[in-house]
Amino acid sequence: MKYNPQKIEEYWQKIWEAKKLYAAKDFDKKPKYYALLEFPYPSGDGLHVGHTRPYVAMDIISRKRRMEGYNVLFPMGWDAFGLPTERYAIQTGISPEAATKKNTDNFRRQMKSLGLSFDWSREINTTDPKYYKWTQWIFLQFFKHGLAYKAKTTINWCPNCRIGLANEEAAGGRCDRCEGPVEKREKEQWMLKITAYADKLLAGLKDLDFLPEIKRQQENWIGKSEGVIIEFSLNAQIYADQHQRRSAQINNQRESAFVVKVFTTRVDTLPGATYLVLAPEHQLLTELEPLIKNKAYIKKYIEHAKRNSDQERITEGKEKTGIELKGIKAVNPFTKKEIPVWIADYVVVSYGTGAIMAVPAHDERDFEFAKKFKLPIVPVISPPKLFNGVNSKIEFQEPYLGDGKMINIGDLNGLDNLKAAEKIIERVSAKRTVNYRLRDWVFSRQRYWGEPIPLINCDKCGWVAVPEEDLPVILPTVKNYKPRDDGESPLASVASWVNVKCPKCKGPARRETDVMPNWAGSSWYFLRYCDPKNRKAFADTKKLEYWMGPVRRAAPQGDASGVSGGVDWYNGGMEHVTLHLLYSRFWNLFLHDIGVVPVGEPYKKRTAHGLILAQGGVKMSKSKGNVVSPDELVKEFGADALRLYEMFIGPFNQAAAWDPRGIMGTARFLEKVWKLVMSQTTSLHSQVYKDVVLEKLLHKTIKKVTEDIETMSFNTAISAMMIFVNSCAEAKTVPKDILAKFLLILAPFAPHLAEELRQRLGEKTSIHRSPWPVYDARLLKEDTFELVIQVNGKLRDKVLAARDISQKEAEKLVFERPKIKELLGSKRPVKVIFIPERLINLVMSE
Ligand code: ANZ
Ligand code: ZN
Repeated sequence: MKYNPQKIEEYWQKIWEAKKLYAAKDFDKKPKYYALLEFPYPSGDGLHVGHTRPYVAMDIISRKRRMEGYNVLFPMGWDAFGLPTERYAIQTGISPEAATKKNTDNFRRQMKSLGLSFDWSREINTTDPKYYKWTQWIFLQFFKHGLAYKAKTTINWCPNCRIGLANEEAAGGRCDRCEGPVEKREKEQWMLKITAYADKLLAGLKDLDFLPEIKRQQENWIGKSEGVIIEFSLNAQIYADQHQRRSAQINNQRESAFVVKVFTTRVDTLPGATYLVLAPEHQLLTELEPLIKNKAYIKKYIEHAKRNSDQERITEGKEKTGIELKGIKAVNPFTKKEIPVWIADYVVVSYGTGAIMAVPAHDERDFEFAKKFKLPIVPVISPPKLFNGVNSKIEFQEPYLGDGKMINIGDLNGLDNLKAAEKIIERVSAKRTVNYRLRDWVFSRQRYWGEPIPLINCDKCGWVAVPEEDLPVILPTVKNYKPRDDGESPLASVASWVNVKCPKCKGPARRETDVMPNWAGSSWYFLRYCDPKNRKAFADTKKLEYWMGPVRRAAPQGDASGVSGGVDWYNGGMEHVTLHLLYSRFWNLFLHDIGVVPVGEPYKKRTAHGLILAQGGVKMSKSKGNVVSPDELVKEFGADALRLYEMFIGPFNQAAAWDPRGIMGTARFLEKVWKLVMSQTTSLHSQVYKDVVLEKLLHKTIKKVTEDIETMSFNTAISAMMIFVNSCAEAKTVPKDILAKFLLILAPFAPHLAEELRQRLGEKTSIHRSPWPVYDARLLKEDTFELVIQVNGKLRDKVLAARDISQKEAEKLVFERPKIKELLGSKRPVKVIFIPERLINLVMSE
């Protein structure tokens, strides 16, 4: 009988679905296991083999967990709000709902064809009003707790997409959708106060089982730094006196009133601060303007700086630019020396105080700047090795960034810099402070295809929440999906929708016409899977406790993290570790704080997959025409062969280039498995015959596959299974129980084939509900070892020997070795030292 994967696969997929084999059961007695994948944006192009790689990986893990006796929640859904669908609607007039329906149908069909074991009864869609009702409800909780506020901010504005972008969507000054240049624009926006959670988001990371790289990226994004604020007073008198254009009155005022605050993490270097730098957008500049001598140049420079994004400006290695504020000096509060004041675009206005003290001797960027503009470089910390207590005149070829002894600063000379820092803080009355890179989250979009923000603006009452019983605020149907030319959402044109009564005073009021960003729905979707159909709450408390709460039994794979709640394993892309991962942690921490979810941290473990590249190692993209769809491959080779190749292509956490011939190899392997089992089912004596060699290899393979799945080393697990199958193929007969056990470990990888063959071996129960095999550690012990042969303690030879070899047998073996015969000639050792399982040493006379 021939292996016909398509027939087998269709057959089993139907049976599994009918039997609800993969349904997660609320409140089941078994320990729960929550395995999560980032739910996709259902694009019109369908899935390609890059998307499906992590799906297969988490499917393997989920299947193994079920076999290990867990009640597994492995859900799927659609993150369906977003720009591509809206653009499609603008171009074609087809409503976003209709396009979404078509796309999700296609995605679901593709996923089902791969035999992924999702619990489809829990499918969710962020654009479903029954879902976004709760996204709006959560937003209102933020609003009621003062964490959603409206503020005029300079936003990144993409003139091409006509959309305001969050900082993270405008990295490098380019729109991450159309790649066009981004401008700055003032706009009233709803903001979510994620900065209030900066410390919690940092502290929470500590105990989580996230890849180190993921933790590092989250930490950098939050960017906590502890430092001090130092005040420098400005002195503009000299210029004013010289030109006598200013009245004495102004001089007196200004002299004491102007103070520049700087934020520094290196207060110990203050004595070496030889100039100040203000960001070109620094507020003080307008006030200082009358005192600046080179106004025209300064204005030009400010214009120039505005054109570059913050990211571009602070990129290391970028050529430094800047200009001195002529006529203004500052006083270093430690040395009391007068120092120049500059503006330069390597200082950004949005960080710290928007001004720095420059210490070229100990900071790379300041050093580069000082060299270029010939500003003084005064070292004040010496590397401990160079410090001789007397000579403090050290020449610096490059800035010294390390710790050391203070120099060039009078009475503190010779002190460790960290100790000196304390004294300096006292002397100049610097204030300790903590700074974050993290900014509040711009939560408004002037678009159509998003969740309406459930707020109403009343002239009398201000911003009023839509009453909870009136949720969801349903997105109205519109004729035109395009943002208006004034930059407002197309919703602003739907008068019948916009004009409402104020929920408080019943007077005339207007709805907010901004919608939420496409990060909203994905910030809490993992909670909805716990209870996807609930109409009374975003999820039932008891169900949340069951799926997200502490596990009742410790996981056998040893959960040493000490974190007991949350999604047990979350896999996603590296591109989402700063935004989605941070946002959703923020939402969950907040919901925990207001008492509606049982754990603070939503994800216990987070891993990441490597990308699949097209043939030749380039990115898969529609425009390049190199996208590989799973559909044709499933048709030609079967889902199991594709699943196996997706896992065999290379280490899971690394990128891998698609090789069209690769799938033929895994298809051949499955064919081999088929033939092997089918031929054995017809030979009767295979049931009694015991093959020790194969049995040992089987247990070695079980061990390897068991462990490799846990570390996502799927490719090496598959290699081990291939070696095993080759050995079986060489043997004339293979005992049935050996084959049956092997099928168990193959099952998560090739679920259809394993199920079919198991039934053919006479089993009635589904392989996917059978216990995961345990390997016998005793069988893994090798029975031979490498006996080291020494003569007078020197290594002379090695030989493979039985583990239980006696000294007598070992001597016999050794004296027959040609090398040893030649060495000893007719002589015999005076003594023989034998260490079992290790070595034999022949001690000769002389
Ligand atoms: C003097 C100094 C001396 C500094 C030295 C560093 C080394 P993190 O750790 O990232 O917080 N800085 C402060 N505000 C800035 C701004 N708005 N734009 C650009 N740079 C700014 O970095 C803090 C350091 O970054 C601060 O400490 C300041 O330079 C600079 F040997 O002050 B330092
Ligand atoms: Zn009102």
